[in-house]
Amino acid sequence: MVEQHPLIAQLATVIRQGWAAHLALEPYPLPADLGYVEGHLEGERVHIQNVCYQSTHFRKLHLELAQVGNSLDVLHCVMFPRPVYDVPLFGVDIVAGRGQVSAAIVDVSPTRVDHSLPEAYVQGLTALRPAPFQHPRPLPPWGDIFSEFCLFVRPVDGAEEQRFIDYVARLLHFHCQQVVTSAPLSPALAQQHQSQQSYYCRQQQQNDKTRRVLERAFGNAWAERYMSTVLFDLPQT
Ligand code: 18B
Repeated sequence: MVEQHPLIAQLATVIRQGWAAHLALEPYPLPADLGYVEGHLEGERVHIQNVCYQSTHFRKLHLELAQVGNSLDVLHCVMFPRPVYDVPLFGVDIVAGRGQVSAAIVDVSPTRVDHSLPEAYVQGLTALRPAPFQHPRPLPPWGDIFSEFCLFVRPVDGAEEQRFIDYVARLLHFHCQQVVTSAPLSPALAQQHQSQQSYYCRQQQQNDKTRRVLERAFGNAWAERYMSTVLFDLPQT
């Protein structure tokens, strides 16, 4: 395996350490053939490596590292809470092409039907909000799932890259602290949170940039199965 972009390797470590520090991790069963996969994209080897857990508060804690030869390096992470908790979906994606990070996005996305975040998050995120980045990027049309605090940038230099990682680390820490003190909702409310999580997954499945990379390496049917069973499977009723 070629070396990962250093920022991606660094963030993967931050996430794994954050999870281990805050949560009692249990294994999460992925479809047996999809934990580690290899394909080919225009003669370049594609590797995908998945790390997946669950815990008392999280249905699924997913960290994925994908590499397309020397040209594309991706970190993908989503923490899906069990719908019985009133907490948002933590998600982060870093895409690096030929050494340069083109997309760095992180959000805690609402799971409430009215698209609000719990008050503690509004306060916490306002306090944590990083200094502005020089090159913010516009959200795609399916990005209505993200919160007003969503950070989506192309970092312009090493200092901005580091600022992004530091922010994700602090956000992850804050999020884990919030979640573990959260009390279960009534079944009726849990049902609402579950349908919001399903909406999040259906919107993410519309990310054609992700889909195209997977389709070119593994074919259309495989990409569809992967996006709907590994990346963004819907929470079970
Ligand atoms: N994603 N991303 O996760 N995606 O999975 N990603 C891209 O510079 C992969 C998430 C998000 O502008 C790009 O434009 C692959 C999560 C957004 O239209 C590529 C995998 C979030 C965009 C990939 C993967 C998320 C985006 C184009 C599986 C947010 C911009 C890079 C490992 C929480 C979309 C570029 C747009 C872009 C690829 C967001 C190549 C293969 C969890 C908003």
